[in-house]
Amino acid sequence: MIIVGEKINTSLKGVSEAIKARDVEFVKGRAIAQAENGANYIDVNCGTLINEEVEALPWLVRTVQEAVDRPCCIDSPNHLALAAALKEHRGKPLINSITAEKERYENILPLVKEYQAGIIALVMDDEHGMPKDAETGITVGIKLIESLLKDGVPLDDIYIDPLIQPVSTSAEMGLVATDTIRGIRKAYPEVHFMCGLSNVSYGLPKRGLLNRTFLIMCMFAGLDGAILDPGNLEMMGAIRAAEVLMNQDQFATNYLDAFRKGLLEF
Ligand code: THG
Repeated sequence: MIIVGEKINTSLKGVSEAIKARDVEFVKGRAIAQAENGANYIDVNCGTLINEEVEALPWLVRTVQEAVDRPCCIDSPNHLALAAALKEHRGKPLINSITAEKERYENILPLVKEYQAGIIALVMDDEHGMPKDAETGITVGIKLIESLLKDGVPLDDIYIDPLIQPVSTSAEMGLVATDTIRGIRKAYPEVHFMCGLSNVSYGLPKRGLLNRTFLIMCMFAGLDGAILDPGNLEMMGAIRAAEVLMNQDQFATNYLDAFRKGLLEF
């Protein structure tokens, strides 16, 4: 599994204040903790600082990469903020995100090409918005993959996000996500998937239990990446266990390594 650490996000408590104050130690501390807990990418999102995003996002990238040798997942719908942040980035970045909406697609595609970045593609277009059923999600997802391929983005750089929606508002949303992943995976077995998880449990108690159970369902459907809190050891333990059980961890090397580091909780 490709783990993207979600803890540098101004929608989280205390983060907005720290970033406004350009608190280097706060940001570095979060980056280091997430890398130590197994993050492959560090997500950086300061979307709530609307007037400041174009300055704050590149500062975040620079500060994170001074602390850890991990690439960033640069999380913004704003192509100007993305462009400024990409200028600061070393290594191969992951851009979060593009959609099939005409304007967003046209604004963000040139950045993907210029930086040969990985790209998270949300299954959303001008006609459908957020898909209510798997058939729509699969159609929009395949349309996005075909556009990106035609525009010269390698399949291995594409990460489809099935857009997780709460099961509390619409009971079938868990299965819509897994069916969407399965359907797109069938057409493009080599494409990657990436999603956040916490939306699924919105409005219900013990959200961690729902998020973790849902992640394993999605992995069985073909999910190979997730945006989550790598400090959530129950979640990370479940992932390491599922990797063993799905033959994605030969000789349980990573499972045993996590065990030795005291990172396996349940
Ligand atoms: N898809 C894509 N990008 C995304 C999302 C997505 N970016 C933003 C968001 N969704 C993912 N990021 C977060 C960040 C923080 C939280 C949820 C999603 C959050 N964390 C809690 C905390 O840290 O307190 C709980 C974490 C836990 O204990 O597991 O609320 O869907 N492409």
